[in-house]
Amino acid sequence: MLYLGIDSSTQGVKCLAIEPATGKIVGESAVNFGRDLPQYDSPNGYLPSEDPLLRHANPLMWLDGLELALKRLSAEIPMAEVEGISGSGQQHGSVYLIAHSWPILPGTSLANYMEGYLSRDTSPIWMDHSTSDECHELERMFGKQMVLRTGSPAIERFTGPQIRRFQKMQPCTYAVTETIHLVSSFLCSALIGKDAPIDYGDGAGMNLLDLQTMQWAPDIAEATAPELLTKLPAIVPSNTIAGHLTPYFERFGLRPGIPVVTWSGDNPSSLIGTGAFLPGVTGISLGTSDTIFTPMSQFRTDPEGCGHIFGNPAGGFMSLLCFTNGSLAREHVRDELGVDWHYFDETACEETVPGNDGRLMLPWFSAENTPAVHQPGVRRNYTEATPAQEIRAILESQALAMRLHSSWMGKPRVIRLTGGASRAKGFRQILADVFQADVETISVTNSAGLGAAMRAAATVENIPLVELANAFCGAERVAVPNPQFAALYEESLQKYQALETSER
Ligand code: XUL
Repeated sequence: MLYLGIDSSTQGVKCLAIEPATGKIVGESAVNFGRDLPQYDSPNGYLPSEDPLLRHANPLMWLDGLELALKRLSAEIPMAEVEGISGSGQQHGSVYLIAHSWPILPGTSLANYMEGYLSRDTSPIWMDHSTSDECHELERMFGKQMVLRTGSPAIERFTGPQIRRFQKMQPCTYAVTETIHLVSSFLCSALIGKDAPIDYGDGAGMNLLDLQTMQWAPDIAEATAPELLTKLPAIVPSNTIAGHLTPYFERFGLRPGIPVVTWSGDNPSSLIGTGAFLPGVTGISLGTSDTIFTPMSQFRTDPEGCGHIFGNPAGGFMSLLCFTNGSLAREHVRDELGVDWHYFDETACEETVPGNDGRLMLPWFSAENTPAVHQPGVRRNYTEATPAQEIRAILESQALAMRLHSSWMGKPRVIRLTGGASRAKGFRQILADVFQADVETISVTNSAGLGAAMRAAATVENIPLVELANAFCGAERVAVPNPQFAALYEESLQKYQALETSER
């Protein structure tokens, strides 16, 4: 019996299949939007835009990515043995549909079919920062209530402010929009052939879900945009079967009728896939965005206003901070220096000293979420640096930013790293020293996909998540903190904070 997890992230779609009986990951596949679907003109997963605040993607690309990832997986595993599916999506992005049905019977492709049902050709994604006016308007209307009820103040990339902007700019198109999906519920709908619900994990990234009642907040929805409540899918706990797989997916060898568990956001799903839903573990995902997250026993919001509270798919809540300038910023520095990844990930750190002789860099190549910075621009506190020092400057600054802004979550005892850059030895050690915490990794870097597969198995086969975590999230300690650098990084933290505040 196999369970499939699908992660639709900013830059691609990845599938991962698990076999709970043996504790094995039996197959993986990946699609990169830029490389594999060049017809969508989205090298990094979003459409080029002259306005740095605007970040949209073509939702049809996500459907094509889903199909190609399943096709690739079908060459790896016996798809007919899959007993259940779930998935995760990049958070906050939204898809706008007119009155529609979903393809049930074999047709040309999901993208061809759905093209006629989009009321809005493109989808704003989590990197979009164009909604500051709408955020101010919502904050004026709800003040502190917004964060106390939805777990976050009104935030540019969150779906509510995005919908409000769309309604203001294109009221007629908004009016004919029948359903507004998240990336996660959109793709889940394609699998089950009807509109899928949204789970508490991803729903909390909309500024529309009341975390006290776990229902859409009717007053906030109505104030966000007229009739919005009627356009939102149902909201459900993450362990809800959304529906059953349609015959369309027989072409990939999957059995129609198998249960599909409600998808979640990539971060809530990573919380499960890293095993960081267990107390005492803090997750850090080093992907397109860098995120830091931890389960929460008590509902507590970030006094600084950058952090968020989402539903934890294992029950209760999770806290999260998101840094926009993650892997694309690291890639930018690496490209500018013309070095290879081995140099960037290992050699540069060996050639330099902890603390980097005070060199720090704010890597804000795009508008940043944490802290909220809408004017992109890289800022340095030095004029001269070797390539290795330049690399240490970005890595130490990213680690310090995570530590500085996550202090409200409590001090991590153990950090579980995931995402592509979790393989980087130098960065692992920097994180261990900056946080003065052990750093661990799990065997896969696709923890969002793993978390989705685990959620599918837990819901369909009733296997406790803890049991699945013991089988699949076995962690290896990859860096231990050097206490000798504790004081040095306390000092760096002060310098980093001064740089952040002085330059804004
Ligand atoms: C979280 C966030 C990002 C996206 C990336 O709030 O915006 O981490 O989920 O996929």
